[in-house]
Amino acid sequence: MENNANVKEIIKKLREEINYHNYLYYVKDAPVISDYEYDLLMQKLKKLEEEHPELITPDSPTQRVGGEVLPFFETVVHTVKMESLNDVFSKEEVFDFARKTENALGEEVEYVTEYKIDGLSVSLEYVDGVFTRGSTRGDGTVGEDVTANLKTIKSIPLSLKEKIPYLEVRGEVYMPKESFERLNEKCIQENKPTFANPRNAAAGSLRQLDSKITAQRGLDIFVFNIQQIEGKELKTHSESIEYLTYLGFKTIPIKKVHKSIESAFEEVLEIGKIRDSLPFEIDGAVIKVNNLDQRIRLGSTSKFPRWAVAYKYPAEQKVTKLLDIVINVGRTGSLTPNAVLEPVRIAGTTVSKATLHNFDYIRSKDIRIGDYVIVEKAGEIIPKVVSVVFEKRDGSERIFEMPKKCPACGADVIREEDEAVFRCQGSSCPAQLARNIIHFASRPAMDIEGLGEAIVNLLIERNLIKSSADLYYLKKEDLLNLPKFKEKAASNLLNAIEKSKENDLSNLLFALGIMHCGQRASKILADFYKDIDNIIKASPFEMMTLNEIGEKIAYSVANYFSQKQNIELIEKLKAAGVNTKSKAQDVSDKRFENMTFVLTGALSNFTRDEATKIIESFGGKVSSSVSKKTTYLLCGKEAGSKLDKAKDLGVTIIDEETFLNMIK
Ligand code: 0OX
Repeated sequence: MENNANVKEIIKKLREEINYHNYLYYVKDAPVISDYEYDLLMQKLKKLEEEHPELITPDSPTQRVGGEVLPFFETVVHTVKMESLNDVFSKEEVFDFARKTENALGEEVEYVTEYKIDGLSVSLEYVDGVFTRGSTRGDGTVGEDVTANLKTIKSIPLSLKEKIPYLEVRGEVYMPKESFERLNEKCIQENKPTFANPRNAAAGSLRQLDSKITAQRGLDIFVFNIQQIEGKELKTHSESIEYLTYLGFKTIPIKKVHKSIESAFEEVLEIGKIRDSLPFEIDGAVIKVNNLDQRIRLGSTSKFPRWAVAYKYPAEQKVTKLLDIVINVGRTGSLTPNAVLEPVRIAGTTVSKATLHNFDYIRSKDIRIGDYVIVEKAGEIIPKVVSVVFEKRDGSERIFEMPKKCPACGADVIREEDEAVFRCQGSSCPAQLARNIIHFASRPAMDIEGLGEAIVNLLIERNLIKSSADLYYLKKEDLLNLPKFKEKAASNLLNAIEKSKENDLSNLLFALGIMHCGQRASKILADFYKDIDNIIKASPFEMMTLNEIGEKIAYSVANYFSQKQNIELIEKLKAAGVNTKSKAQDVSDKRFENMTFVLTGALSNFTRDEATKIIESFGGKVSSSVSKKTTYLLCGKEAGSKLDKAKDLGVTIIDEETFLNMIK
């Protein structure tokens, strides 16, 4: 058995060896030993550290795997602000930047050009050459301590080549395209939502409280700036990048130092040409002043440093044929038109689908099926159809119309006034089913405890439910066949479903998920109409006479109940024994108590029956003839003898407008 001093020495040597191979593999991309040999070294170190835990240090390569799960991230105040870059979009703006810079300094300026990596900025701090803390940029002044997560990124050195007293560097953590694709494939396999782009994926991965998850995500970093340094003098940016490379960092590549902005911009254009072939996403190129003293003299505005700009490449465009326009029905029932294109290569990928936003967009751009269209794709952004090449029209093109029936379920499609979207009105539309049922079961609706998203999705997948009414027909065997569903969980859920049958009509009405009909409107309608059958029969105008029920709600409710599919749903709910009546005590407004109305002439807003119902609902009576006891004569157009009689008897005569005010 070796003595402790000896072990310490062996551990030190092993760490140096592992760090060196780590560096060759992750920073230089040029390993000299096999993965197997590397694993053997790591195993040896792990074993020694297990036997001598007192010798474990935070910068040991074994400390990169992630450990305990954090309850939250501590905040970090950045003593040197992590500024963001000013974006420019044209050659003119780049040259303008250079002119201003050179005028301000009154001397020649050298520039460097860098990739603008599309990830998230972090700060790494080193004390005496050892990595002590790493944090996100946050708002530039305050970020989050993500040290444990950053340690899992193998290209971040845990100890530096030189033990300089203090160093803070800044870099961009990113997810290489390959890791991004692998991660999204895994998400698809596991039925989880995918990430929209590598930047989101990188941000999501770095903000994990469990660093073991971060460790699996294949993150990487490019270091591009010294924020603070003690113990070293540097004159230029290119020199500092060289020094950081020497210390062991994976630094942003700098090709050359440019003597003029023309030359720097040429490199920007070159980068633009090869950007798709890079193994990581860039969202532009950065031009920076090279001399550090000049940077200090230039300083910053309140928002950005004056010594750098980020050039954003224009989105790539191609012409292709619009083969068809297909409709996608979203989870909220919205119908969106999508373009089916003749496949075309844009920005490194083959594009065969593109967004057309909405119907108004198609009309305003006069986009027709069969047109040649300009399609645009900017980096990770979803491709879009920008415009039509009108010269290529030959008359065979077809004007697109939105379908009147939902392509997923056949229910009516409605477009509301002032709304861009077309919406399917079907309560059992398969495209909306999961969302509708989750809402149906939610606490303010039918309050079915235990019926969460995962179970709803399973029930739909297994064809056990096609509408919310089907919940009431579920059998215990159905549930016991679901994965991980035991006897107790099954009876609890069935009990919760059974209990929900007793809910008030207001809960049921809200649970139906009728557009614009929220909890409050559901309660008002339920309290007034008492029975769902009365609501089904009610006209929108009648509903609008109720306080707080406006045009939008009234038409939406009436529309909902005009769909066959929705009436069938109600019938099925009733048949299952679900309560469809209001339990509210009659505390309604009795403003017409002890009053008698007589109606005459033609009313323009109501039928006589509707007006009668309203008067009665406020506690009043309606009589067919005028007498001394008549309180009001409600007088419509072309009134007859009743009007004369009322005048004779001194009965108060009101017109329809006055009546409308009285019932509001
Ligand atoms: C990048 C990137 C970001 C340094 C101080 C202000 C701008 N995303 O690749 N930022 C900077 O520079 C910072 N350089 C970059 N290359």
